[in-house]
Parts: sequence; C-alpha cells; structure tokens
Amino acid sequence: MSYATLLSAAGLSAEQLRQGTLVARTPIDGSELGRLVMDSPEQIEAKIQAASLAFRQWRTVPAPARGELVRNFAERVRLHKDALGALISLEAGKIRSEGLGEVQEVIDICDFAIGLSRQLYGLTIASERARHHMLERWHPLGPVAIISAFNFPMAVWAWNATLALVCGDALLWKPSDKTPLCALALHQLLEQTLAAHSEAPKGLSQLIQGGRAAGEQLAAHPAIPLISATGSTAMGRAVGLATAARFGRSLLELGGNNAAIVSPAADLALSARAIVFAAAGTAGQRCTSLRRLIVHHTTYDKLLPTLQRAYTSLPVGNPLDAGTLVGPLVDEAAYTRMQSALAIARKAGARITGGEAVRPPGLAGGHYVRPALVELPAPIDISRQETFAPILYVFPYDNFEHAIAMQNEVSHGLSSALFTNHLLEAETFLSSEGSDCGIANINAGPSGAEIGGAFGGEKETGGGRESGSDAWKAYMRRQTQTVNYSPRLALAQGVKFDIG
Ligand code: UN1
Repeated sequence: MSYATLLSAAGLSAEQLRQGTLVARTPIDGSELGRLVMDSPEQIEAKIQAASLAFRQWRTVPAPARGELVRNFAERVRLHKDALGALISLEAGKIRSEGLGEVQEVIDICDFAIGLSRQLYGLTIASERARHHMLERWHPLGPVAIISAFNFPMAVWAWNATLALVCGDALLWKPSDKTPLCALALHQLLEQTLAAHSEAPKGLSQLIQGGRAAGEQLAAHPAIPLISATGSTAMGRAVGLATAARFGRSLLELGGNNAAIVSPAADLALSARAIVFAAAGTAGQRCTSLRRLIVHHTTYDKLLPTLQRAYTSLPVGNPLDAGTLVGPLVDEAAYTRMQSALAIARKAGARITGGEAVRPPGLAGGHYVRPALVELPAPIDISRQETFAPILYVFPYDNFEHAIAMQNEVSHGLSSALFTNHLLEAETFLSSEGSDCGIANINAGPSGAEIGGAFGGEKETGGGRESGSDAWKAYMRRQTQTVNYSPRLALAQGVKFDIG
C-alpha cells in the first residue's frame, strides 16, 4: 500500500497535508509525508483561552455523561484501529503489531476511563466535633496540557486525555514535532466525537502543532494548572521548573535506564524471549526498553549464546512488512547517538555483537541498525546513561545484593525486572530493599506495561504516575469539606473564642 493510501485511510486528506512549514517524515525511508501549519504564539494563546472557556461548562456536566463522550470516542478508535496502527508504523516506524498494540492501548485506557467516570470516589471523614461531618471531594482541575513524545504518539496522550476528560478537564495537546500526523488523525476522531455529543462544549480539546517554544509557552501559562509531559529528562527539567515557578503542577514521565537481573534460578528460555523483545523491540525506543542486563556469572555462558543467536538473526527492515521485528530509528540524530555510545563502549573494551547499520532491500533512506549486545565486566559512564536506541549492556554479577545495587545505581528509576523462580529472590526484589523503580516485574520484561497499573518512575524519571490505579487524582483538585449541622459553633482542637 502506498503512503498516500495509508494517510488517507487514517482520515488525512491531501489538502490538509500541504498547508504549512512543519514537515512530517516517515522514518521508513526519510521521505516527506506532508506539511502542517505550526501554531503561532497568538494562536496558542487563543487555544488556551478557548479551552479555559470550555472547561467552565464541561466541569458542570455529570461525570458519567463525560464518560459517555470517552465511550463514543473509543468506538470511533475501534472502527479505525487498523488505519491508525498503520499510521503509527508509517510515522513512528513501529512494526505493524506494535502499531496496532498502541491503538489497543488507547482503547484499553478509554474502557478504564469510562468505568472511572462512575468511580471518582472521595472519603467521608469522622469529625471531632458534635454534629459535624467532613468530606473529601474531588473537583475538575482546569485545562490540562499534554506534551507527548514521538515513540508513543497516541497511547500516552490517551492515558492523560481520557482520564482528564472524565475528570471534567479541558485538553491542550502538543505532540512531538516528529509525529504530528498521528496526533492530527487521532484528534480528528475526538473532534468528530465532540461535535456529535450534545453536552460537550465547543473548544474542549485543542491540538497545538509546534516545537519546543510551544511547549515552553504552555508550561509557563498561569491558566493551565497541570502540565503532563513525556520525553527526555532535559525536557522534563525545563517543564518542571517553569511550571513550579508559577505553582502549577507537573506530571512528568521522563527517561529510563531499565535493567533486568537474570538469576541462576531463572527459566532461561522464557528470559531470553522477554529480554530480546524488551531490548530490541520498538528498536529500543520505548522509555521502558531494557538497556542493562545483569546476569549471574554461572548463568552467563548459558544465556549469552542464545541472545547472540537471536540478535544476529533478528529481521530488521521495513516496519510495514510482515515478518519484520525491528524497524528504523526515528532519525539520523538517533543513529548518530547510538553509534557514538557504541564507540565509547568499544574503546572501554566492550565485546559488541551487532550495532551496525543495515540497509533493507528496496529502501533508499531511513536509519536501520542491527540491535547491539554490549558485554562489559562492569558498568561504565555511558551504560549509566539513557541512549534511546537498541543497545543492551550486559554485566555479570556474583551476589544478589550486588545485582540489586547495580540495578539501582543509575539516575533514572522507571522500570525493572528480575528473572527467577526463587521465591526469596523475587520477594526481596519487590520489597523496600529491592528495586527502586516505579515498575518492578518478576519473570516479565520491563516494557509493555498494561494500562491498569499506575505508570511512571522515580528519580530522574520525574515521579509522575499516569494511566491506571489512582493516577486520575492528578487531574482533579481535592477539597476537604466540613459541614456543621448543629445550631452551635464549635472550634476544632477545643479552642475557645467567646466574643460575648
Ligand atoms: C513510553 O515509552 O513512553 O510499558 C511508554 C510500555 C508501554 C508504554 C511505554 N505500555 O512499554
């Protein structure tokens, strides 16, 4: 199927795609897919005002009716799942199954949000005063800005947007300037749903196309109480500081340098499959991708040959072709960063399998690589950093406490995994002395989290939690309420203040 056919199947017309200066490209061969209008600072300001106005009305719509909007949106997404999945493959370079998986993640979080729309529970609190009662009540927060990254161009927005909508908030979405078309196609479906919903105010969700400056404008704006941002730690630091300076809230989902430990009690066949998917899948471009492998020295020589075989035979190529498991890197800069990390490791004496550029037949452009296994006796500076590419550093370990210390020593704290069938090891890893990450898995790789859990991590990952569990609370404001239903005034803590 031609690129033009895929774009039009996703609802993007040729007319829409030749309008402005923001160039959308496919990492498949680097060719141009279209040109979109970038929002000017004045247009962004107008969108913020429109979202603020819409919020004032939306907050009064009952939450289950807000859930209905999300349900209608989910139905449209289901109908267009195949086309949206293909668009993710085209613009972000994911293989077909992962493109579809990402759309499924959008659908899943919609289902979660619909149920949530009837479960925005607060607390009742026992009052110390006679004939008083206390409540904790959750109210809509305001317009929420979502800054999303290229590698999950639809799902991570949906984690935020669907919860924010049922919580009664308006939306502003600034997608990555590497994936503006995924945002445009998905947002169009939301706009169509909004137009058909009798209670949704005009302007409830605003798409903002732009680069860094657009993100900065949102982060600094006093009318936006919450900025939810996904991307690099450097970006998150800038957004976090700008938001904090005006006492806004930020919800940050930043980098990861995720590790897995393979114990002598691991099922090695299961471990190998999980490791290769987590490290080489999505061409290593998930924030949850596996980047460090810590293998017990007695297991090392049993596991490594299996990994090396898998790495040398992984089908690297056009993500739209059935059978491809590893698609392209997003752009040349990603390729250059990967190669310089490998050069540093090589200089430090690493034994490297793979890592070289690959030229798939029939493709003139695009940056394709064979995923790299980088064996080192111990961590070095570069292995402590996040390189957004398929590099898996492998280290041996002698004792389990040391392995946990190695896993925790990096500045990020997103996801982690332990492969073992040993109960004491598994429970120690999951305990307060174990993994210091936001996500910890046993016998499952660090990537590919389900939407039902809270997603996010500690330290330089930013501390935010999105998606499932009680992450919805970030999109609402909490109010503690006290009601006195007696004819007397009683002060808390027994304070007396008689004015006669
Ligand atoms: C990301 O890479 O920003 O857990 C999100 C996962 C996916 C989400 C990743 N469900 O790998």
